[in-house]
Amino acid sequence: MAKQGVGITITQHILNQQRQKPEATGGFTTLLYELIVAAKVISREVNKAGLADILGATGIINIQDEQVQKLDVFSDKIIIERMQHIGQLCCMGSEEDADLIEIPSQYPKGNYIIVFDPLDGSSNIDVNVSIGTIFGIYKKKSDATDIDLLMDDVLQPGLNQVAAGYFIYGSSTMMVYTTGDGTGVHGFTLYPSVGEFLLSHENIRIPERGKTYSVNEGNHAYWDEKTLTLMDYFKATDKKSGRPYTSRYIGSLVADFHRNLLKGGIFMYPADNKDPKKPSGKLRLMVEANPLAMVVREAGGYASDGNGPILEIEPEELHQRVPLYIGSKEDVELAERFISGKGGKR
Ligand code: AHM
Ligand code: MG
Repeated sequence: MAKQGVGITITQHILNQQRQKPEATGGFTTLLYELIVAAKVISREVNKAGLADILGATGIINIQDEQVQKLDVFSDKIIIERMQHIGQLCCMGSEEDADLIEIPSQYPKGNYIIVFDPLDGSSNIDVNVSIGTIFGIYKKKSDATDIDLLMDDVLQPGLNQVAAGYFIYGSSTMMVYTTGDGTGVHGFTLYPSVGEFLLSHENIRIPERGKTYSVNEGNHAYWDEKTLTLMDYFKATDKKSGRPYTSRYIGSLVADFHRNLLKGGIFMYPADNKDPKKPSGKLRLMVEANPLAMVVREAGGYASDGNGPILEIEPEELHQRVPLYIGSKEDVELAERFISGKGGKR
């Protein structure tokens, strides 16, 4: 017998969720719906990446006068183009754009803000490894309409997100999202022949504790003592606590996160001293850490910067970087103990 609810479309699902929130308006549905359309276009382009050269060489497609656009730039453009006219947003923030993205004057404006990483996992784009789009949605707090005055509205702690999620372009394309407040985390798989996202993973719960750690061990030489002690802990042998953990690292945050969300485990991108310009690690608070932190919290997990919850950080700038420990609650709490200096010495 089919599992209850499995197979409903993402649109139906968003509408059902809306009914649980009396304050919700149809505008929010429009917003998510348009984002989904953008993701379908990105998914199509990702799936044919690599074909451009072959088809171009055979004359099946004409790339004569066209500069082949990098997929991350293309994804950024498609999201902006689709979202700017819907009348629900006051501005947007993207990993690809240094400044806030203004809604052109010919379109109506609204009270929502979307921040996104249009195509995360850039090093994996050309090699057929899973990549993704990450998004977080906020409501604006002030009456400001001028783009120069909207930054304060954008720089809200992740706790204020009204929705967050990601699309993963992998062996299939999936969307995983939450609207918070106990509504759960739900996963939808794109059925290419139908062109619809159908509910495939209802109410995802991350295991309290996992057996997997995901980190770029190549950064070992750049880590401090506390980080090294934590890594030693995961690799040490101890039957009682199920160690050593298994290591899995794809190098695409969405893909590493998604695996750990379903199977349990911890993803880490610690602070390091590799680049003095990025002492807080590599990942971005607004477009990467906060949206996934909301998803993991709603699924029963936890996200920390090593000292406290990611979702409580007051952002100072749009492209702020942050150390990230995210995944199964017990594993992340353990990492926090080590990073805040309570985990002992090597
Ligand atoms: P990007 O936004 O340029 O793609 O960088 C973010 C990516 C994440 O997807 C991934 O977790 C991390 O960078 C991998 O970094 P590294 O190659 O240093 O391990
Ligand atoms: Mg990224």
